[in-house]
Amino acid sequence: MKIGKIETLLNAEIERRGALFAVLLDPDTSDDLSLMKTGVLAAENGADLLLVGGSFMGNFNLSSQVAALKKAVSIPVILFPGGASQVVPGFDAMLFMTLVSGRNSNYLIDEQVRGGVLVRTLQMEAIPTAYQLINSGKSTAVEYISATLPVPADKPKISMAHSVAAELMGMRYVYLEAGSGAEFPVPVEHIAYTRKSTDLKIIVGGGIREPQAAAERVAAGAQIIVTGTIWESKKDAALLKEFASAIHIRA
Ligand code: 1GP
Repeated sequence: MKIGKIETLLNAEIERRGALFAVLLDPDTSDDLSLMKTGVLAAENGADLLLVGGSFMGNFNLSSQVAALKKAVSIPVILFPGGASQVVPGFDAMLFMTLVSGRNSNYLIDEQVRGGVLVRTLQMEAIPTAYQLINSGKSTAVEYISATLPVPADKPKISMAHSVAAELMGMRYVYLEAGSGAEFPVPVEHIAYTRKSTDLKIIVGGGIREPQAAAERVAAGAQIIVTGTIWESKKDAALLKEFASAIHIRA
């Protein structure tokens, strides 16, 4: 599948800045106003892209939230879906994900079959992404909802093997996920092993609360750092800027 406009832009920006700063907006945990406020603040203070999505999303306002966000910010607004029912019009692109670390056929192929034709009909750009859940200390929403086992935190070769398989299957991005609000972020060894063994673009998220933790993951090879939960309680422009400068290794 041809690389689309947004993926081309992300790749060029990764090349230029070393790594990018993504802020995740979860419509399950934020009301319309808070979601918009966080999105605008993030875009004004160094975020390079916004991801929108959550594990279950009982929210039928999603389309209008995205339309409002798109009017308010000029950075890409990308769908990060928990399932096929979250495919709605208006996004710049989506992460078309497969939960490769799990063995639940629902998230390996069923949701993709349910959503794929709609993605094509909407002419939405899809970025083929391998999603891997890495153990982060305590059970997370994504682990519970997806009914899959995370990769053990001390077994980076297992996540590397999944990344290699995903690359051979034609995926271009990998998302190493500790889970929203994770106790510990993805260990750097997991990132370093995938970096050494593949050319996949590496997204890392879950439990990253300090700029230092973001910088360490960029040093290990992460190219997009995702933060979400902290911005639900902190509308903090200075902290956003600190994250951005920790992540952008080139000006
Ligand atoms: C969750 O990786 C994202 O899918 C972000 O995690 O909410 O813990 O920042 P946090």
